[in-house]
Amino acid sequence: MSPEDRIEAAYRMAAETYSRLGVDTNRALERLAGIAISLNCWQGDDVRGFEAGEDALAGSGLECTGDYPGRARNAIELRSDLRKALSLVPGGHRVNLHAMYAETAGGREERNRLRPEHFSGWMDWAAEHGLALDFNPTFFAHPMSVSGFTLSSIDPEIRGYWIEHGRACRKIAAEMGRRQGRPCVNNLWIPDGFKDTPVDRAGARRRLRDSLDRIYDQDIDHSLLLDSLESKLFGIGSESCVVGSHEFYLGYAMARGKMICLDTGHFHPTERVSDKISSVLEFADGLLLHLSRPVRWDSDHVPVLDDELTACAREVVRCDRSGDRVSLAMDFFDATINRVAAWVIGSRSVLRAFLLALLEPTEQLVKLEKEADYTGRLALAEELKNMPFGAVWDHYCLRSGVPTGMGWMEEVRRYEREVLRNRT
Ligand code: RNT
Ligand code: ZN
Repeated sequence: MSPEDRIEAAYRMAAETYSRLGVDTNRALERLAGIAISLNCWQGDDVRGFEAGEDALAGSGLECTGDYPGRARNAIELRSDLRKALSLVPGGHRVNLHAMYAETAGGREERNRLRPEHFSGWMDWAAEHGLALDFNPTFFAHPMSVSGFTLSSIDPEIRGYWIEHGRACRKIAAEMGRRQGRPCVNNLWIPDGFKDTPVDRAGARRRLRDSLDRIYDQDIDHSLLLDSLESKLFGIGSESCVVGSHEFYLGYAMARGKMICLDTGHFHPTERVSDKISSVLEFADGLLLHLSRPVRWDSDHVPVLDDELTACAREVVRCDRSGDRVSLAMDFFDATINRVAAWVIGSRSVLRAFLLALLEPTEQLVKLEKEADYTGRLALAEELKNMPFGAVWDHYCLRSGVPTGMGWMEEVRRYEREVLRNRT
């Protein structure tokens, strides 16, 4: 039997096993094919961007450790690496850019003066490959953010500069949305916060609110642009108080009709983002997830198929029946492993989590729950862990024209030998 025949034979048996539970594997795969993940471009170059300056993350509270060879040093290399990763992941996906990845033809453009043309190289590339782009203003790694404060700064000049940056980025994101014919998600995260206990928390939050109102004062159609705001619990240098906290942005988003971004690393380690999805969707039109793996803290490791990732995927599938209210992005930066492999492992893990979710006999589980048969619910949930989902995944990869099993890793190793190792 050829490897392909073996995969197809295993799939037929798996489909039969699932159908006995009332689950249609073909239908699950059709829905899986509609799930797009936005690949974090910043994994490809350790969050450095193209503005030059070795100390890229200074003052951001973000840490990228490791010195694996082959970091992308410019847009051509970064796009080539992204293409390689995308070719090893089944389905059609997106690319998530930060403003610091502007192409300014060797010169430096101030961030408050960035325009859509600084991203035309990215937009042309995306159009050529049928990809959609998402965007993020960059409020860190800049002389105007070294104080650790941007939109909530006491200094009106600093605040003004970053307000202009926020406004400029909305225009860029809207142009991306126009060109790609589907909305660009523009996510705002700022590093602002206090190392030690502040007194005037309210003042900082009032300034942030006013700055945001100025950034968003122009209505832009939702078919072009979706604005989201990302909170966090603490950062390096903002241990005592983060101005843009979860409550702050949830309140702001509800009051102003914006989306929030839930980053799976941005909450207390015992808190679960999977539990928040149904609450937020009860009131918000949309939600952005930053899928990350927080190892003991906000460590930004590559997502793997663990319980929380699976729980997030299940909640999205259960709560977002139309499949268009939750946007998915990944957020990690790990320079100790091959950066292309990091994207592939992260994306394939997220997709496998969604496949597990789509193969769930949800109606049966809900019925047991409604009947208060918690014993039956627990028993079935455990039994599901024995189902042959790997056979369905292999079939999906085969049918999508991407390598099955560890086959993708051979491709990455070849790319490393032929391309990445030459970047010295
Ligand atoms: C930082 C946030 C933010 C960044 C990226 C680079 O804590 O998670 O999303 O990681 O924008
Ligand atoms: Zn994030």
